[in-house]
Amino acid sequence: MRRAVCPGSFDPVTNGHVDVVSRAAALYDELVVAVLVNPGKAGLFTVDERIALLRDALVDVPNVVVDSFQGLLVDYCRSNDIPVIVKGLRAVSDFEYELQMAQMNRELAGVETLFVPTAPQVGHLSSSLVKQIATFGGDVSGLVPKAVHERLTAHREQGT
Ligand code: COD
Repeated sequence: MRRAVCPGSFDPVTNGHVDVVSRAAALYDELVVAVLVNPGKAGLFTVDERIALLRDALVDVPNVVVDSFQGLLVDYCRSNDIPVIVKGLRAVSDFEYELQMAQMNRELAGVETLFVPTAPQVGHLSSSLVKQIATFGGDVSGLVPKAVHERLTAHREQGT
């Protein structure tokens, strides 16, 4: 079975993530979307919320499994027998950072990285920009899945 992992913070999932995951899922028998937990960085959403929002956003992609992990990505790949990491690329700045990680992950564990170029309609999206816009009451309804929009609105109304 051909498997790959698409890792990220997903705090929260955006339409850009959904695009990359859906396109990558078409290339593999199973695509694991892994929420990587950074213990030193509190996100807006808990890991459980991020997982629930991802599952909701990707409900129509049948061969996607959502999971979470704390530690090195290559250790997750090794223990789950996953030989390929999938990353989305938006700009040259993404490429410089991602190239370094791809080379390091290959050196550490022989895991290859596949880059999926962003679709032009979502190339400007990032979770951090979406959160910033939503915090100040901007309209992000066209940038994120419906459930994420609802949760961002709830956060703003609660002042969190
Ligand atoms: N269009 C296309 N792709 C997109 C878009 C978009 N609009 N938005 C995001 N993406 C891509 C990103 O480029 C990335 O590939 C993926 O979607 C997830 O994005 P984020 O922002 O949710 O997640 P990141 O970039 O913060 O995730 C970084 C990791 C958690 C994957 C990384 O830090 C990691 O591997 N950490 C584990 C520890 C580790 O192994 N460290 C050593 C690395 S060598």
